[in-house]
Amino acid sequence: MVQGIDTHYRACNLCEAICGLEIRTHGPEILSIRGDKDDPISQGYICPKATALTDIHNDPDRLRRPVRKIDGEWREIAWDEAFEYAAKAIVALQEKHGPDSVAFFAGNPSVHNWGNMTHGLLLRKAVGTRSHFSATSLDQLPHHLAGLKMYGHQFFVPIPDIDRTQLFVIFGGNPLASNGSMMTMADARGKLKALRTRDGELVVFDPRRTETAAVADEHYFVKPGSDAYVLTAIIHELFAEELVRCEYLGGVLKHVDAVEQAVAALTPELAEQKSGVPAGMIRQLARRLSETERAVVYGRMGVSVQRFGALCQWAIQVINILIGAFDRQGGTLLTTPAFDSVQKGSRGAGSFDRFRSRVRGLPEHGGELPAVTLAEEILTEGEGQLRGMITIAGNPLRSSAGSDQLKRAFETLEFQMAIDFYINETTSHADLILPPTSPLEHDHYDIAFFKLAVRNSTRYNAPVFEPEEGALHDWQIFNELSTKISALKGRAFKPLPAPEKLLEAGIYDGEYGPERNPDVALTLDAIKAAPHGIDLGPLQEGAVDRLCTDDDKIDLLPTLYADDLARLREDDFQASDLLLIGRRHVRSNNSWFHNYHRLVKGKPRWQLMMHPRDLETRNIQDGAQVRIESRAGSVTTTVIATEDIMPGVVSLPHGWGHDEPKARLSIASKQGGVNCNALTDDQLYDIASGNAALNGVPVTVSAI
Ligand SMILES: Nc1nc2c(c(=O)[nH]1)N[C@H]1C(S)=C(S)[C@@H](COP(=O)(O)OP(=O)(O)OC[C@H]3O[C@@H](n4cnc5c(=O)[nH]c(N)nc54)[C@H](O)[C@@H]3O)O[C@H]1N2
Ligand SMILES: Nc1nc2c(c(=O)[nH]1)N[C@H]1C(S)=C(S)[C@@H](COP(=O)(O)OP(=O)(O)OC[C@H]3O[C@@H](n4cnc5c(=O)[nH]c(N)nc54)[C@H](O)[C@@H]3O)O[C@H]1N2
Ligand code: SF4
Ligand SMILES: [Mo]
Repeated sequence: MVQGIDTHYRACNLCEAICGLEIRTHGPEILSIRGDKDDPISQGYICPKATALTDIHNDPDRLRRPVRKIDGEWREIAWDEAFEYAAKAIVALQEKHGPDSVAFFAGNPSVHNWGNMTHGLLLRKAVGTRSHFSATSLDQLPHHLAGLKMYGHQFFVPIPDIDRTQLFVIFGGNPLASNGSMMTMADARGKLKALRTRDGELVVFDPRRTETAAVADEHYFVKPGSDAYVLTAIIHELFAEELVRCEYLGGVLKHVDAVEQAVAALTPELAEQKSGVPAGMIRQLARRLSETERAVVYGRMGVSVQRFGALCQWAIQVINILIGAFDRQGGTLLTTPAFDSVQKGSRGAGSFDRFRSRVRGLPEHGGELPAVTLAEEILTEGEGQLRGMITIAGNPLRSSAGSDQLKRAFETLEFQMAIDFYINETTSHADLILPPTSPLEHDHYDIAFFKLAVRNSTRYNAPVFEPEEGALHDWQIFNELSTKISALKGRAFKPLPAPEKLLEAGIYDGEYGPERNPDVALTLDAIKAAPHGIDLGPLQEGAVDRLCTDDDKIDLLPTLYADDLARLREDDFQASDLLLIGRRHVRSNNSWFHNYHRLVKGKPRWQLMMHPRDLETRNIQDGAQVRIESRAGSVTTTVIATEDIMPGVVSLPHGWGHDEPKARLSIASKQGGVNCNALTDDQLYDIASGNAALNGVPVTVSAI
């Protein structure tokens, strides 16, 4: 043991894999970040992004004090002054234009920083607006909708039992780049390798031969946006060939026959015509899914964030039920987290379509409106027009559909503020930015991801460093700002205690707590005494007993989906030219990982991927500068030829284009990529759910 060197165990909170880290420090210095071999779920695995925690912590661009824009320049101000200014501006706006004129946008890291989850609602309540937006409607909304409509709770999300399955079918997910999503599993490569070592099979449907497709037994190109035909054709075939194996669910299922009728016209032949996947192959896959003892279908971004996102996630649930995978080992299982587990009566069950957006009439979900309506809600005059914006851990001007229009909208706002530690493409338009502590300065618990993990476990981490003097955590910012706003409104307000206190109570009352499980009698103290975390074992069967529907049944065909199947049958969407899809890379993370030298160095990873044949017909050279145009906007970038992409499809990653003059991202701003969401379109979305369709965007590409 070297004098003065401390070893900390701490989860990486940068992505859904939540790997355990061993961090060695000497005073304020980080000496090393390695995988924690004793972590129950990641067992030593980490990806290259983990070391970026050092870079985030040390980044001179990261804000440590509130900044206010005065005469167009950023000035540091004191916290008191910042809260006073923010509260006055918010309340004044609401007095002038009504309570809903101020909107929130909560971005992705909100779910990776637990103080945002425990205290976020507080600020929403203090502000008292109905205008909420988040990255959910650019992402996993269809998963929540299926959970709510079929099982009665938006977090009733059955997880693929990846460690025990023998046939794993992935639609539109690339865990080798993303490290898994809506399926917390560190070391995707290792897990998929283990599947194949035990003679299991991996089948991937993706318009690109991705890193994951490259290690699969079979990969099928599927035309972007057409998966719903393939998935419903599988359902069709399961009925037609009497491959349905859900007798074990007995009387729990409702509307099984209705599903059979609803997919009667959705044949494998139609699916082939729409998607390019051979009908014979769809038939054969349906049979294999039914006949393989442990088989499971999983779908992610590629099928959630497209024109039929809701229908795709519904169909995946239906297939898993019909083939006998639901609530079975090697199929899909519900997690039993130590904190906030889903069961009947548990909070946050969710809602859908209780009210609609003012301009386009899009449905609310869980109290939020779809992100694709944000720009028009700001730009369209009339009662209820949005005049103020509070963004929290998000960068919608890079992550939301049709971001050029959204930028024009943001420029008309009377007041904009952010809770964020970077001046990025969105926050650079703000009047005020309140920066929370760095990830290593706060304690950590994965409220969201233990719920989505492929194995049950629990782990609490103390902060690695004391916060810098005067620094506040996100939850403290929520408390302080809510206090100030409530005072101005003359309302009583009681700040919430630290997240740790809420966790302590939740663990005690939870699934493994002394009351409900005297054998385990888990407490927060016991969790704290196990710095690597505690393994709570493989996922268990029993989801059927935890259904949250009023009648304790599973509705196999809620009206929403029955109606949407009609839309699918009648759909005649034609791409005039090329279809744009996204892409992720293991060294990048949404829009905020391009300011760390060690992650962006090496060859560029942001080019437009295009098939050589598509280049040839347009007389474009590999490596040339091209102009990409869509209805919503255009960008200019470099093209790279690859046979790994389906002809007719082009791919561009999101989160790049760090070219806002008022932003402060010294390394990111020197990188070459462009903003792919200038091309995506707020008018292209999944009508059933309101979720964005960021994949399958019609574009043209030309040489310049
Ligand atoms: N075209 C296209 N667009 C996409 C996608 C796609 O696949 N294709 N993916 C979509 C998806 S799935 C998502 S989730 C979104 C992500 O997009 P957003 O939700 O906008 O999230 P990020 O781009 O990650 O921006 C994160 C911001 O949070 C800040 N931040 C980080 N940690 C903290 C913290 O602890 N507290 C606070 N207060 N701030 C913090 C960072 O500084 C950064 O400014 O993008 C969506 N956009
Ligand atoms: N390294 C890294 N990891 C991340 C992130 C990151 O930005 N970088 N972001 C995190 C976030 S916020 C999320 S939500 C997850 C996402 O996790 P994943 O969904 O696993 O990630 P993607 O790489 O977006 O995978 C989507 C795949 O769908 C394919 N696709 C596009 N359109 C279609 C289609 O119409 N049909 C089909 N079948 N496939 C299609 C794309 O080619 C792509 O391979 O990743 C998380 N992890
Ligand atoms: S996969 Fe990488 S970024 Fe994600 S949690 Fe693990 S180490 Fe962190
Ligand atoms: Mo996401």
